[in-house]
Amino acid sequence: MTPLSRLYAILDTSCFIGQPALLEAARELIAAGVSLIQYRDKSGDSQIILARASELLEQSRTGVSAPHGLRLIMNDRADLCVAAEFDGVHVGQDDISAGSARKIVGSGRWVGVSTHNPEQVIAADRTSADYIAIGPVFTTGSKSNPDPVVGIAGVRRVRELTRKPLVAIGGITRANCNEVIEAGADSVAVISDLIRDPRKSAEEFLRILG
Ligand code: TZP
Ligand code: MG
Repeated sequence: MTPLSRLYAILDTSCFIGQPALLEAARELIAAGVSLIQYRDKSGDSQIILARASELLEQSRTGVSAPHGLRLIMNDRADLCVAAEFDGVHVGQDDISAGSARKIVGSGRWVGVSTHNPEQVIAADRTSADYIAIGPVFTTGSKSNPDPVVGIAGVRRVRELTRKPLVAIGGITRANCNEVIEAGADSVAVISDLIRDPRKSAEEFLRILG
């Protein structure tokens, strides 16, 4: 796979009042230069997720500022990743396995897997996953029933357990992203610190992350 971009933006539908607001945030992120966006929709309604994801893809293809190389990742659902013609799927510990997701999306799309402790990282490392996410690094309000925080020390520890690209997630902000990268993460995944003024926030992240 091509190297992961340092900033991995996550658009969570629960953070926006309606699809137009989410699409506007996507436009701003793309205009800021974000090249990796995950669509996270926990509504559970497959038809709605697919319709909204398709709109997001359409906009990213037709938008004036759509850059080369934007990758759209579907959270949870490998089937909807393929149906929506996204570039990859991200599965958690309670979703289908990375291997099963791979069977659905094929070799040309990315598969990412969430982990929360060293044992899960070791297991994920043995799969065909393209990247491994570790978290929550810090306290997060964006996930229901989050696992215990792993902290900077947790990132440093699991960095030694895999050569796959490592995405840090959970409570990451413009103020703390650098220390997460210094601990060995290749990329930081962010929900809440991109919501208010997405363009300005993303530009600042990209500047800080270099
Ligand atoms: N998985 C671990 S923490 C988290 C997810 C989806 C939420 C990250 O959101 P935020 O707002 O950047 O802490
Ligand atoms: Mg999931």
